[in-house]
Amino acid sequence: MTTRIAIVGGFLGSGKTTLILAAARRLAERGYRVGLVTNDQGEDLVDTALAGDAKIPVAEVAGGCFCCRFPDLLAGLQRLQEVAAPDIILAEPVGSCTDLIATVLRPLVQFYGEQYALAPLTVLLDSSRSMADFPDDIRYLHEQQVAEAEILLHSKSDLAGKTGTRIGRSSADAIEPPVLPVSAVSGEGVDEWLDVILGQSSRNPEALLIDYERYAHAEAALGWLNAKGQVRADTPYSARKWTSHLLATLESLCAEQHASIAHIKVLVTTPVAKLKASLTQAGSLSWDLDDKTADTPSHEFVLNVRVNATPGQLEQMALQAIESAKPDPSARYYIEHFECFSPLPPRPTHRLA
Ligand SMILES: Nc1nc2c(ncn2[C@@H]2O[C@H](COP(=O)(O)OP(=O)(O)O)[C@@H](O)[C@H]2O)c(=O)[nH]1
Ligand SMILES: [Mg+2]
Repeated sequence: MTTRIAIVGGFLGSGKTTLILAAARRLAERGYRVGLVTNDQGEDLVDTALAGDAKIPVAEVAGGCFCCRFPDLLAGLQRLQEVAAPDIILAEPVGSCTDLIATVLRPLVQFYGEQYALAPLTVLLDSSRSMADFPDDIRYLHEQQVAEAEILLHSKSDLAGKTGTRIGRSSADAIEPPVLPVSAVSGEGVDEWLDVILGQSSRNPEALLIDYERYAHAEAALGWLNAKGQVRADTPYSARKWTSHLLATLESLCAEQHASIAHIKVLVTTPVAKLKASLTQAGSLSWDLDDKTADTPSHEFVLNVRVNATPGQLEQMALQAIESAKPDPSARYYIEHFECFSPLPPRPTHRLA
C-alpha cells in the first residue's frame, strides 16, 4: 500500500505550519489518518512542539533541510508509518529551502515510488509581505521557491491590503501553476487545496534551473537562532507581557541593525498555560496561542529566530532581548540550549534534474 505525501514549501513565515495544522484537523474530520514531518536547520523547534501538542504524530528532521538530509527524511517517513500508519503525510521543508522537485520529489518517486505517492508540490506565497528589504540573493531564493510550485497558494488571504507581488514561473515556456487563495484563519481555500493534494499526483515537472552559488549566498545571509530556556521570579508575573516584551525588543534591535525579519517565533509554557507568538515582518506581531490567565512564578520558552543578520549580531540581539524581558530585577533565567549560525551551502543527497 502506498502512503500519500504532500510537500508544503514556501519562504520562512509564509504560513506553512499554521496551514498544515489546520489541514490535519480537517483531514482527521474526513476520516484520514495524518502524519507530519517538520524540518529545520537546527534543534528545539516551535513547530514540532506545536504539532505534538495538537496530538498529531510528528517526525522531525533536524540539522539540515530535507534535500541535504534525505536519509533522515526517509527514516522519519518510515517511523510515522510504523507508529501511525498514516494515509497522508504532510511534510514542511525548511523555509529557506528550494529545488525540492529535483532533490526531494523526484528521488522519492524514482527510488521509493512503490511506497509513496507524491501529491503536487505545494508552495505558499504570503501576499501580505513585501520582500523589498531583503538582499537580492534572498529575493532570488524566494522567487525560485515560487517558480517550482505545482500549486501555488496565496496564503493569509484573510489579511487586508495585500502588498506583495505575484511572481510567475521564471522560464518563458513554463506552464503557470494553479493559484489558490487560502487562509488558515478564515478557512478560505483549505478544502479545495486538500482536494488537490488528495486527488492529484505530482506531474513530475521540469527541475529548476537554479544557481546554487546564489542559493548558498541567500542561506548564508540569514542568521538562525534556536534557544530554549526557563525564567523564574520570586513575584508572579505575566508570561504574556514577558513574551510581548521579548518580541518588541527583538523587533526594535532588528530595526536598529537593519536586519530584515524573516520569522521570529516563541513558544512559552507556564505550569498552566501555553502561548505562542510570532513576527514575520516589523509590526506584524500575531498570537497563535494566547492566554491571559493569572500570573505565573516561572515559564519555559523556545525561541526560533531567522533574520537577515550575522550569527554574531543575532546572538547579541537575542541575549539583550532575553535580559531586557526579565519580569523584575531579581528574576533569573536559565538557557539550556542556544545555537546561532548561518545555514551551510546546500549539498543535496540526490539531485535528479
Ligand atoms: N492572518 C493570518 N495569519 C496567518 C495565517 N497563516 C499563518 N499566519 C501567521 O503567520 C505567522 C507564520 O506562520 P507559520 O505557519 O509559522 O509560517 P511558516 O514559517 O511558513 O511555517 C504566524 O504568526 C501565523 O499566525 C493566515 O492564514 N492568516
Ligand atoms: Mg513552520
